Amino acid sequence: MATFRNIVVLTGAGISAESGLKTFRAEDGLWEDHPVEEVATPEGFARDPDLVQRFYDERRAQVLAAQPNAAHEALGRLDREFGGELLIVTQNFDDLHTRGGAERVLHMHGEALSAWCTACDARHPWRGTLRDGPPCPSCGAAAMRPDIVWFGEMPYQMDRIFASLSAADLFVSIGTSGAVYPAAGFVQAASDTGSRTLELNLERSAGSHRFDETRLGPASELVPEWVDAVLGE
Ligand code: BJW
Repeated sequence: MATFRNIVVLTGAGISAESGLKTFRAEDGLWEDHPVEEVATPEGFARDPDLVQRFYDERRAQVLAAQPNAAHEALGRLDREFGGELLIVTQNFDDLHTRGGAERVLHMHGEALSAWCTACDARHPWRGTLRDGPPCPSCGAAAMRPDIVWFGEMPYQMDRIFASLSAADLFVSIGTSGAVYPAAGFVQAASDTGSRTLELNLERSAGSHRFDETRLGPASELVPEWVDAVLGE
C-alpha cells in the first residue's frame, strides 16, 4: 500500500452499529419511530421539549451501556501507532472512539455525554437525564439541552475540519450514508485538493461514486484490515 502522511477519517453511525447503537436511516433505524423533524430540529425541541429530552436521555443511557467494537479499537491503535498527522472526525455523539483508545477525535455533531446551557452558553459533562430540568452548574438556570447539532444548526469546528481535509493525502469514510451535509461533501473537498479517497461501508452509499475506492463489509472487519495495511502489518 502507498505511504500516507496525513489522514482524515470520517465516521458515521455504521461504525457503532455492531456495538448495539442503532443507525438513523435503516429500516429499523432511529427515525422509524421518531420522525427526524420531531427530535432532530430546534423547531421540534421548541414544540415538545419533554419528548426530545426523553429521546436523548434514553440514547445517552444506551451510549453509557455500549462498548467499543473492533473498528473503534483499530482506530485507537492507528492513533497510537501512526507517525503522521491524523484527525478522526465523527458525526456520532457516542464516546466509543475515545473508549476505543483514540485521542485525535473531533465530534462535529456534538456529544451525548455533554449538556449545553442555553442561558449562559456553558457546556458540562453529563451522564444523567435532562428531562427533569436540572440546574446548570454554572448559572443555575433550568435551561440545559443536549449538546448536539440538529438540522439547521452549524456543525462544530468546520474551519479546523476543512483545513485538515485540504492537507490530507488520504480521506477515509466509514459507516456513513452520505445523506447529511456538510459531512457528505468532505469526499469532494478532499478530492479537490488531491487526496486519495476510500469508503468502508456495509453497502454502497449516496456518495459512493465520488470515492476512488469503496470496500463493502462490516466495519468490525474492514477497519482492522485497513489499519493493519496502513501500519504495514
Ligand atoms: C455499516 C454498518 C456496519 C450499518 N459496518 N457500515 C439540501 C441540500 C443540501 C443540504 C441541505 C439541504 N437542505 C438542508 C440541508 C442541510 C442539512 C442537510 O444535510 N440535510 C439533508 C437531509 C439534505 N444539514 C444541516 O442542517 C447541518 N447544518 C448545516 O448544514 O449548517 C450550515 C452549514 C453550511 C456550510 C458549511 C457548514 C454548515 C446540520 C446537520 C446535523 C445532523 N444532525 C444529526 C442528528 C445529531 C443528533 C443525534 O444523534 O440525534 O446527525 S442527523 C443524523 O444524520 C446524525 C448523524 O450524525 C447524521 C449522519 O447519519 P449517518 O451517520 O450517516 O447514519 P445513517 O443511518 O444515515 O447511515 C448509516 C450507514 O452505516 C449506512 O450507510 C449503512 O450502510 C452503514 N452501516 N451498519 C459498516 N456494521
